[in-house]
Amino acid sequence: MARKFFVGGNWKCNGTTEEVKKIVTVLNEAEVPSEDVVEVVVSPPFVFLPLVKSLLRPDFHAAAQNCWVKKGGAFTGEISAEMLVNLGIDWVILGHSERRQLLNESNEFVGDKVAYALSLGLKVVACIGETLEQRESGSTIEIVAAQTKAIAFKVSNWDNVVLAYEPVWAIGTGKVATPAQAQEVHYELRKWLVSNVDAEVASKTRIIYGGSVNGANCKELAAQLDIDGFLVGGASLKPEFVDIIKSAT
Ligand code: G2H
Repeated sequence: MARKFFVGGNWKCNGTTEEVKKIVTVLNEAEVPSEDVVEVVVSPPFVFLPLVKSLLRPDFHAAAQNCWVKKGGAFTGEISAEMLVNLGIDWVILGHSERRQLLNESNEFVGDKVAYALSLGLKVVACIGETLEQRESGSTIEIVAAQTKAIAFKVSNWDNVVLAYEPVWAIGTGKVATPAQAQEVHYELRKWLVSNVDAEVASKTRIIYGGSVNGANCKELAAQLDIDGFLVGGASLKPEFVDIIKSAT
């Protein structure tokens, strides 16, 4: 079953109004494969979401980088899924390792967030990945399976879920996973979905790779059988993001 290539740009905590406008201009002027071939979703910081949504070409979409775990209310500093829906934002990134590590988001908390966002009709990029220590101790698959299980436990419909495998040791380090390393984990994740969810979900769900993806390494990664796209951080702030989008073909 053909899975549409997905390229996400995670701008993280970067940018000024002027810089954001410049990035959007580059994207709007880019000649890239059609929406039928590649789904492009960019994720600016919350404060720039309305601006980006208003300026961005209609075939690209905007995502939030996080949202609160349940209905909004007295949660100072949080942004609710309801607010994203109200703004017309389609996508949200959840469980990014920077939040898991720096803000202690547990597997269960991420699972709850994914379920709540989906229940409001948002589409979710759910992030998983092992640390260097976990990889070196040989527990990569066990770790990513546990992270996926916490999501699978709460989610019954996977149509609006993209799973992003992002090895923590490759994030923002310039140390990208080799195509073989990434493919191995993606293959095991798909196998896990076959055994623990079902074969249809496993064949339809996009599993994308993140961690130091750039214009130079994207082609070889994209050629791997189980890599269905990318979540790009640093390079999504630069014109080379367009080359990464083009790696869909
Ligand atoms: C991983 C990735 C984007 P970078 O966090 O989610 O960032 O491409 O900078 O490693």
